Amino acid sequence: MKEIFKNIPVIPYEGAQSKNPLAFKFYDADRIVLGKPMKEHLPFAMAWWHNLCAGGTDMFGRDTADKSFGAEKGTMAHAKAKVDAGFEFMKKLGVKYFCFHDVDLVPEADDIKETNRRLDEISDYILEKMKGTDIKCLWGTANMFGNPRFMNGAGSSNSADVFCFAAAQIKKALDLTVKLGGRGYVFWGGREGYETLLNTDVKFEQENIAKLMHLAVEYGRSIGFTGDFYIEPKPKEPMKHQYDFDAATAIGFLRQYGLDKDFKMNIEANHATLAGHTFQHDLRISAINGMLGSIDANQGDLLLGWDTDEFPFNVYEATMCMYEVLKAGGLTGGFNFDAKTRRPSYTLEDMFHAYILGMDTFALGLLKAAALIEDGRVDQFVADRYASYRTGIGAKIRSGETTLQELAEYAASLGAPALPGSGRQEYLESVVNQILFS
Ligand code: XLS
Ligand code: CA
Ligand code: CA
Repeated sequence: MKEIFKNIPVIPYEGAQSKNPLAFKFYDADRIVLGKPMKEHLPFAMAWWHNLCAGGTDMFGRDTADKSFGAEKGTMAHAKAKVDAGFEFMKKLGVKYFCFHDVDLVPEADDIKETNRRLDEISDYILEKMKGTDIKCLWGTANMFGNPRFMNGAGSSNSADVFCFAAAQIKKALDLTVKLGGRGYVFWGGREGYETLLNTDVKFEQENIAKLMHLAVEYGRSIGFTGDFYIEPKPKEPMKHQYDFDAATAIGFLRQYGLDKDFKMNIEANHATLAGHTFQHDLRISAINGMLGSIDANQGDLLLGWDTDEFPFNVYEATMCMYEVLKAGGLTGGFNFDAKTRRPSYTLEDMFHAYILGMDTFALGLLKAAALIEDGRVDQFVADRYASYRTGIGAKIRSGETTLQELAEYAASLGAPALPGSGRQEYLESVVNQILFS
């Protein structure tokens, strides 16, 4: 097999003092953290679309990066070259998972029968590549937002024919996910939303999305898919308003339509911030509802109002993310780098720098989150903060053994309650800084 990333070695771990740009400074796969090797805490995945397909095109200019990998674009030879490149890339980095959309894998044909034939061919090729490696599929999905037919959504489209095309793509993407042994299947409702309420029946559209999801679950289970389905919330972009606005909204939707047993959340950092939350907020909301499934590990630019899908370098954010993940007992999915190099970072080597950055950032986040938990001051503070509910009237409130009448009498007996205790935010923030920088 021809080497594609020439002059790039297998990336070693060299430690925090290393100045080698092609080495990990913090990601040490076998290092034990809280009883488990880093690689098990951090099942990293390569996003097929950004890494192997995206060339840096934006609204104002064409590709800067050459992702042809020596083959003519738009051909099956190119599709295979991307597989070769992807596997060489993952092996060199020690990335054990990948994620894909159907149309990342092959050029989409005009006729879905031909697209599906190409998908069969490429998935055979991928399976062959997987043999003898420990590389696996984290999740698959169908791109139901790129083709013009999905301009009004997929499940939420006004056209029943389009709904059927979405169903056909999901069916095939589920077949592929099962064939490749995927852990999960993602629904990112790219265009499941609206531009204006003047032309939109919101209730009808949401019911149809739920129907499509039920059909997907039914089919998936019938072909032996035992993994989780994931919703990936996002508030806007490309649609002005998307139905899966944030974790809380998506969880409510799943419960309303009886989908909550089969679905969990795939939380993308950059989407959480677009919804006006922190990344940690959407992770927490998912976790407390038993729905923290998987993570799209990237970051946005808070100065911009759209999805920039940058490689994560913010260690504070990664620490708070890993704190949530550790507290939740881990993920059923993994950490997919739904991230792309910046347009001016166009070389093949930049792809490696990007993953080294992302993996090191999360490794640091893991180490610091573990230290925060072992330190215990933050957790202890939170536990103590609610101490008034452990005895007396507070305990009765928690166990449901009281009435509004009794509480009113209790309040009257107090006259005025004592202030509820300082929130100590500044102290807690300084504890976090102390952990981060010592
Ligand atoms: C786009 C989404 C997309 C999903 C998969 O903003 O993040 O990449 O992860 O369709
Ligand atoms: Ca994104
Ligand atoms: Ca994503």
